[in-house]
Amino acid sequence: MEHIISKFVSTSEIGEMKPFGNGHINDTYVVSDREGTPRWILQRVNHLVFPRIEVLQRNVAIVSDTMRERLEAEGDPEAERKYLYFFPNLEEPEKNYYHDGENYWRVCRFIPESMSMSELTPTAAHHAGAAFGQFEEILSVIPEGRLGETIENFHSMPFRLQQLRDAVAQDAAGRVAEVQDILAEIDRRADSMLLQEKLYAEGKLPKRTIHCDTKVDNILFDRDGKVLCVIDLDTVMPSFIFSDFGDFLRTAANTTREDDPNLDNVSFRFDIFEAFAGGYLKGAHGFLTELEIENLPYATALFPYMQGVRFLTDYLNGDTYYKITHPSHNLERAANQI
Ligand code: ADP
Ligand code: GN1
Ligand code: MG
Repeated sequence: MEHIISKFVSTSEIGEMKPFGNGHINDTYVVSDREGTPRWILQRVNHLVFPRIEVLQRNVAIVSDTMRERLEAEGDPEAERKYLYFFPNLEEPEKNYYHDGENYWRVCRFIPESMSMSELTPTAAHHAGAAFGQFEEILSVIPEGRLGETIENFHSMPFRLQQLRDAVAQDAAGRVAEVQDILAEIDRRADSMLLQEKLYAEGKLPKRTIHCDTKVDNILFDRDGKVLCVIDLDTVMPSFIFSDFGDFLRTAANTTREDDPNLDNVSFRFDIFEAFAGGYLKGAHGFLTELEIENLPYATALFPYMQGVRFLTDYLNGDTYYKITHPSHNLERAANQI
C-alpha cells in the first residue's frame, strides 16, 4: 500500500492508512500524514464495474476542474474543501491514476472536517437539494460529447429490466424459485416505470450532464449540516435529471437504511421530500423544463424501483457486482427498495 501511495505523495509524508467509508463499488482508504492528520483518500477503482479507466479518470478531472473554476471565480475562501482534487501520478504526471499491472489506483485530497450523514434533517436535505441543483447548473458549461459514458445504459430502465430477465433465464445461482413474489411485483409495475425512455423517444425530455449516483453517502457535510462537497464523480454523464432527484430521495427519504431487512421500518419521509425538492428547484430552476418538474414525483418512485431491480439481478447472478456482507444481502436490499 505504501508503494502505491508513494506513486502520488512523497513517502516521507505518509503515516497511517485505514479502510474508510461504505461505498459498494471501490475500495477506499484514508491516509494520514506523520502527525496523524487525515490528508488523502486512496482508492482502488473497481475496473470490472468501470472497464474504461482512462475515460473515467479524464471525466473526473474535467468535472473537478469545472467545479474548481466556478468556486475560484466566485472567490469562495473555502474552495479547497468544496471540490475533489485528484493528484497526478508522480512518474507520469499526465495521468491521475496508477496501474500496478493488475489494479488501478487514484488519490484525492481528503476533505477535512467533513462527514457523511445517513439520517438528515429537513434543513440538511434542503441544502443537499440546492447543492445537486447547483452541481448540474455548473456542469452545464461542459460541451456535449466531452465526457465519455463510464457505464453504458447506466440508468436505462429497459436495459435494467432486460438484465433482470436475462438473470432469471440463466438462474446462475439457482435462486429464481425463491424470488417469485418479488419478481411478480416488479413485473406489475414495469410499464409505468418506462416513462422517461418514452418521453425521450418522443423528443420531449433532454439529457443533461448529471451526477447519476446521488445517494446520500455521496455528499459530504460540514459540522453544521451544510453541504461541503459532492463526491463520487465516477458516474457523471449525460442522462435525465430524474436520476439525481430520485436517487437522493431513495436513500435520504427512506426511514431506514437501504438494506434493512425489517420491512416494517421502511417508509417515506415527506418532510425530506419537500425540503429536498424546494432546495433542488432553487438550485436548478434556471434550466428545468415544465415537463421535468412535473415528473419529479415519478423520479422519486423510479429510483427505488430501478435499484430494487439491480439488487435482485445481482442476487440472481450470484453477487458479482455489489459488495455484500452475507449471502441474502442483495435480496434484502431488493425487498427493501421495492
Ligand atoms: P464508492 O464508489 O465505492 O462509493 P466513494 O468515492 O463514494 O466510493 O467513497 C467512499 C466513501 O469515502 C464516501 O462515501 C465518503 O464517506 C468517503 N470519501 C470519499 N472521498 C472523500 C474525500 N475526498 N474526503 C473525505 N471523505 C471521502
Ligand atoms: C453504488 O458506489 P456507490 O456505493 O456510491 C452504485 C449505485 C447504486 C448504489 C446503491 C457505479 O453506489 O449506482 O445506486 O451503489 N454505483 C455504481 O447503494 O453502480
Ligand atoms: Mg459512493
